[in-house]
Amino acid sequence: MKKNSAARIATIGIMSALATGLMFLEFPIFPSVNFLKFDPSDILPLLAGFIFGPIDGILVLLIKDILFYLLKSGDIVGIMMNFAAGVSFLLPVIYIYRIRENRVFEIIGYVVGVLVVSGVMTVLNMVVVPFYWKIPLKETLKYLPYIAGFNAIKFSIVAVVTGLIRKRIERIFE
Ligand code: RBF
Repeated sequence: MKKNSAARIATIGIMSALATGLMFLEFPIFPSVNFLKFDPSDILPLLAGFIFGPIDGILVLLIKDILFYLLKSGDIVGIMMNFAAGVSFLLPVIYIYRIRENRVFEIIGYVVGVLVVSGVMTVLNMVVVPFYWKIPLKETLKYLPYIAGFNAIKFSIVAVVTGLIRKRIERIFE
């Protein structure tokens, strides 16, 4: 599809709206860190990244997060953390896939993406959680395995679902 076609812009709009809707399905995975909520909305930015490129993927992520912030959450820290997680997963996946556009590099991308997002978000939470919950760093450290586990589970699910549907979705745009 052409880079600036009306169809591309319309698709980004539709994907952002769908992602916003999917984010409403959010629910916690671990009760001890119930501020971390799973939702499947990151599938859409990832699809946009595969089809149009990383900038468009990030655009879908950004629009989704702004809309969800305005429509439901109202929590700027939570939305920024959601965005940070989405970006640190999306970029490795798309750039690794672009080295060789085949199934093997797609899967390597997913694996690296899950590792990167789990590492980045664990470090970021170590900085943010003490301020957000007003707890000492020492107490925050207890939660780190759950935070790493949450991100690993969330983005593994996103990767598996995207891996299963990507080809079928991309065919629509050929
Ligand atoms: N979302 C993630 O996908 N990974 C995270 O590591 C993560 N850390 C968060 C830390 C804090 C303190 C908050 C408030 C939210 C965090 N979120 C994270 C976002 C959260 O799961 C949810 O998507 C948003 O709060 C919107 O409801």
